[in-house]
Amino acid sequence: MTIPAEPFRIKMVEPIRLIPREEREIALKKAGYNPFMLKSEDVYIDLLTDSGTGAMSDRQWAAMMLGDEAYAGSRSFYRLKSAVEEIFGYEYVIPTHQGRGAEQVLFPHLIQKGQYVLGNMHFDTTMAHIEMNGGIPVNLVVEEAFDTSLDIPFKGNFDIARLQSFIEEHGRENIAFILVTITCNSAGGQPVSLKNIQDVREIADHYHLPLLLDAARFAENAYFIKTREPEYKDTSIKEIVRKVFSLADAFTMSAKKDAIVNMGGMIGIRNDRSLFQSASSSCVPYEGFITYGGLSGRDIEALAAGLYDGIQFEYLESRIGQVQYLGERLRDKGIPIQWPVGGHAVFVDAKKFLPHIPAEQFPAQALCNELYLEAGIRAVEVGSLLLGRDPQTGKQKTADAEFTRLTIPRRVYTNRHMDVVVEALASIWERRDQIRGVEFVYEPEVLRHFLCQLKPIDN
Ligand code: PM9
Repeated sequence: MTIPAEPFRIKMVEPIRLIPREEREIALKKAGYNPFMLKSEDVYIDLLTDSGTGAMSDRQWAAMMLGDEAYAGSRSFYRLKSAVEEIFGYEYVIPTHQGRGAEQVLFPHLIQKGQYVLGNMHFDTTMAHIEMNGGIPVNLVVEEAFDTSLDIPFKGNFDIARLQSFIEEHGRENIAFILVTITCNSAGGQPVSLKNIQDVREIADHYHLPLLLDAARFAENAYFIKTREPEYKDTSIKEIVRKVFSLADAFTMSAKKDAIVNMGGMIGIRNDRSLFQSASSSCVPYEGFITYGGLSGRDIEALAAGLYDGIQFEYLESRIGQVQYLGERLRDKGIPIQWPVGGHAVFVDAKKFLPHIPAEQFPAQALCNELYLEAGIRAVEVGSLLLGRDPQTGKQKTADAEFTRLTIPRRVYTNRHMDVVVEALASIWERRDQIRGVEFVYEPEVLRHFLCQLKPIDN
């Protein structure tokens, strides 16, 4: 694939620095071998997340100056509402401080204790919010998602047969709702096809179940629909987005991804007034009044402008082109990755990279640590460490895939940065059999991967 040049030029820069190897060793030890706990000034290339780490455009910065900071009914809120109506076709919007704020406000109104929430693959905070409301998250992504070398276009798809049989087996009344995560982060930023979402909608209709979107990366998913689903090659990103959202009843969104803001999120509800009213009454105590939801007026202005930035085809082509650039070069070096490359990150297959480290010694985390020591690059584990323990039995669960995620912030790094990442991983690949697994020194109960402390296992 020929990658087009970036459709922007750079107006402001932030210096970064590679600290010496000995300092990196001290920093990682102090961080409990958990890159979340590193100071960002000790990181050279930060691929921890694409969440809230993007560079805003001049239009977004200009929009911030127009922020209306009224407690209630601000102009900025109405600008967001009109963007949501125009882009998604939804009547109701509730801003929230980020994606998990949206989950916290909305989920209690949809889940009864003991009910299942069926997803292609739930993100970790989503899983936590389902469980905190007494629900049981179930992942029904196609099995091919975990065969990292299998080249199929939509590895984020729901397994429709398993979805149907799960509902039949457990009874419609025991299901709270169906949640389609676009793109499917935990499977490798893998897209979900429009055909698959239509099939899920049919099942939702048949069983009278609500269908929700976890829409953090809705624009990247639309780009993949356009470029990988032949029927939509001549359909604009905006039209595809509109079509996808018309198939759902509501969405939660972390706007820190495809809306390219440093902070923000929202709940969208198509036309269910009573759900909007219930969610609104929860928003007030948790996030604040319903026209600001934990955000300042200027944040909301940037978000509204970012929604338009994020659906520009030329931007998406260069953004996903950069992720593809990194993926192709790693593959050329023989490094095993989830293929084809997804939207926001390259997912290195740590099971294949470090086959001598068992799941309970967290191979993908060991690789993250090694990458930091090698070149000051911060990646993140998406595997058994993130998955955690079974809440009933306390037993460590084993993830279907052990990924070291190299997450690319939007409009932040150049392809030369990507080359540095390739060089670092290629050098680790040469001595991969010397890398050791890690074990817990401190393990928090909920979302442990953020705050845990680890240490390398002695040979
Ligand atoms: N995703 C990510 O890095 C940020 C937190 S973990 C470093 O991938 C989906 C699909 C997400 C997501 C966050 C959230 C939560 C919901 N759904 O982080 O609360 O990928 O804005 O969003 C992260 P917030």
